[in-house]
Amino acid sequence: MSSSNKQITLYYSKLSVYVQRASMVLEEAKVNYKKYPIQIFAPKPDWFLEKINPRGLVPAITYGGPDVPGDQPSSEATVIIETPVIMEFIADLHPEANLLPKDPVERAKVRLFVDAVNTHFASTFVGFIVKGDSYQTVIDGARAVQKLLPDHGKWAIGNQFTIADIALAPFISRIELASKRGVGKYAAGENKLVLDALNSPEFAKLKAYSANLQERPSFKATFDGDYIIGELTKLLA
Ligand SMILES: N[C@@H](CCC(=O)N[C@@H](CS)C(=O)NCC(=O)O)C(=O)O
Repeated sequence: MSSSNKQITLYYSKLSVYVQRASMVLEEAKVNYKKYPIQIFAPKPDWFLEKINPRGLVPAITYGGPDVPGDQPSSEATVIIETPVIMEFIADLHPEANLLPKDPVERAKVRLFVDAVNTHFASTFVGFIVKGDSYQTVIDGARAVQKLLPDHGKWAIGNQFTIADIALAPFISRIELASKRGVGKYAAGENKLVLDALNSPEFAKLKAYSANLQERPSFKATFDGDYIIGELTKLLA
């Protein structure tokens, strides 16, 4: 079996913002894979903590080994966790998908963008929507990300769609969605402040970029807005 057609199992939750990164990269690379659901905001089964991810987080993937049921992972498979690693792994397995440039400078730009999203923006989704942090955290994060966008080109590092774009898409789309639908623990009216800011001339570049991300077929195939809003509403009740 060649390295690109070994079994892959994705441990996922449809609600998880990080899982959408893994799902998008698998979709972009046209990978055949199996899925196994793990409930988030709930205790994880012992087998998951012992054999898949001691951190108790999704997504995780197993790669290779025999084709076994998801709750009986094989010790012959390699377990890969953490979305920056998962995204690069799938991009490396499928170079034909062009999700990670070959040029070292361009690769560094992709990694710096992913790092900036993780450092300045990713936590603002749970912070603002789930915990009720100030809307200012979202604006600060948006400012940090927008600063890295190039002057020319549709995507994070220019004309090539890469895993840098995948890194941001699930977060900005959920913040926009939950703010538009009025779902979240934020103080009354702060969703409107976020939307007003993102619609203001200061964020024109980020807004256009976010619209491009949400038009991407791999985004559409992995994003169920009504489901997310329904689950978030139950979770935050
Ligand atoms: N740094 C991790 C973060 C993954 C993460 O935080 N996943 C959340 C879901 S979005 C999770 O599994 N939380 C466990 C839980 O809520 O039970 C990554 O990049 O993969």
